[in-house]
Amino acid sequence: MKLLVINGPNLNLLGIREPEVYGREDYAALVAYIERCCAEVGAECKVFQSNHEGAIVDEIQAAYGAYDGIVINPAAYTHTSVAILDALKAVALPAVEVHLSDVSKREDFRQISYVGKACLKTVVGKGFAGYGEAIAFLAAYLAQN
Ligand code: CA2
Repeated sequence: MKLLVINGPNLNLLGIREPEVYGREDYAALVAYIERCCAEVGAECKVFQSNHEGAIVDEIQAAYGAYDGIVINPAAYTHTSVAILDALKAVALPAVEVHLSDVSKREDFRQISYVGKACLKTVVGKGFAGYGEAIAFLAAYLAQN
């Protein structure tokens, strides 16, 4: 089983500001956590981060035929990107959306998720553990489908 984990803009800066929203740990710690979670379910994984919408679209397209599932935290593109939504729909891989913070309790502009419309499940407000939940969900889903 091969999983692609995608992180969107500014997540590479984790740990430097807004620890009350995003936690104190940095991006390297998040990548290490994701790799541990994938190893626990016997999955190979690639963790990809980009600040560029088109690069994320390219990575999703390249996943077609190469990965079994996608975990995605599109960050700010969650709330704006029809292009990422369309890419996920085009490749039709099982996908789970993750947010570190509980976006449902934040600003109005964070209440819409375009990307979530192409995802089987959305996990919010659980910090790093949300990625673990998404990876475990996809592993169980892929074992049955
Ligand atoms: O809660 C999440 O995981 C978000 O996807 C994080 C995004 C935000 O735009 C989404 O609405 C919710 C922001 C990611 C990066 O934010 C940083 C802000 C300050 C310092 C470091 C990272």
